[in-house]
Amino acid sequence: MLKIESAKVIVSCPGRNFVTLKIETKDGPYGVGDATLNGRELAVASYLSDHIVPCLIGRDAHRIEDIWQFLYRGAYWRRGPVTMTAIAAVDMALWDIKAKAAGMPLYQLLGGAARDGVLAYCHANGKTVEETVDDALRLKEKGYRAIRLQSGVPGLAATYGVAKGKLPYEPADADLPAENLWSSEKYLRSVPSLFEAGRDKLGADVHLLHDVHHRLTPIEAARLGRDVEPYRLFWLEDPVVADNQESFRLIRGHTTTPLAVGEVFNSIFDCKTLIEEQLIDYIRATVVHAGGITHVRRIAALADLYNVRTGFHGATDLSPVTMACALHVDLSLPNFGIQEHMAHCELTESVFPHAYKFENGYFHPGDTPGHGADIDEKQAARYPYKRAYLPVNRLEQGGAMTNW
Ligand code: EZ4
Ligand code: CO
Repeated sequence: MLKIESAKVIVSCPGRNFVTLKIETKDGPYGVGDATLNGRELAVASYLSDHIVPCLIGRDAHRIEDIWQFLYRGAYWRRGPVTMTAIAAVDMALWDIKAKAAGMPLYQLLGGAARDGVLAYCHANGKTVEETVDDALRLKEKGYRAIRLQSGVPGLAATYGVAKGKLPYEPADADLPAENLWSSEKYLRSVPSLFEAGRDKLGADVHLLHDVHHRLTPIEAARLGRDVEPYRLFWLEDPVVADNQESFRLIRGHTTTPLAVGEVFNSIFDCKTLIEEQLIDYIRATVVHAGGITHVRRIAALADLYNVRTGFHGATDLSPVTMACALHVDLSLPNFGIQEHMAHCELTESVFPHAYKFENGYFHPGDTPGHGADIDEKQAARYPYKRAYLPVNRLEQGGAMTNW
């Protein structure tokens, strides 16, 4: 018995907002979990401190599965991003405690390493095709073997996923949501030339990826998938919103470009049809938004039955605690595909010290007992929460909201 003595929720903004859960045990180690839900941070903080923490005190931290089921089934109200992010934070902290208590890095408790390192992709972006390809060449020099290419769209003032200045893009960039204009026609015209130039300059051996950010309709996505076939993408991500999992049947019927989806999923039920009908190649649901290590492993096990590999979300709004947990899971999974990596700023890195390291295109979670990531609470306290939102898109013609 490793009794949970206290649990606290830490909300801070070291470079961007993060919500972190720290669980302390009586005479045992503490554990840390990430609870960040970009743009809706305080809802998860309240769910944890008002509704979960009181239920945790006195429980045995070793009973990870039982606590997961207690929080999931016991709430009566299942699923949803707020609930599943809160449960994920508890789950990460408990796995951290168990691995520390065992004196082992987390991946050893998950079955041990199934590979030597974790293949990761990074983001290259620029206002023009030329700028994006130059950025990608720079990242290739740094050792990345897989690179996502996102470029500004001629005729559109702003494009999500493309930085405004010299710094990397920040997903939540305004105190109230910025409203951008979108044109699928302009976008669809611009992407093939980006990949033509990218393949030409970067060579055949670099994996190239692209994120549509849910902005197309199924038939538009089918056309894009076809148009980029000659450039052999590793994947086309989030071509459409997957509220209707069946919409992927249409895309799948038209293109051999591999498909990835799921960074907004929070449950195995969000991807059941997509996986069972083999409508996708990579599932992106990750530790922090899909119920923690416990639930994500279940999704990965289902995916493995249908030749679907993992490609966990790894943007900057997922804290280094999530990155650490994701890397332990990645290292241990039989059907791991690739891990997204978007570098955190120096301030974030210093508030969240971590054991994971990057070398020659691959990450390793490190061999520190636990998941290897922590929070410097004193430093975190110096950076109070600042409201920040993702932008929204409206169609250029007519001003209706796009799917995202
Ligand atoms: O839009 O993490 O693949 N990465 C992405 C990210 C997401 C943000 C949302 O909070 O699509 O940029
Ligand atoms: Co994405």
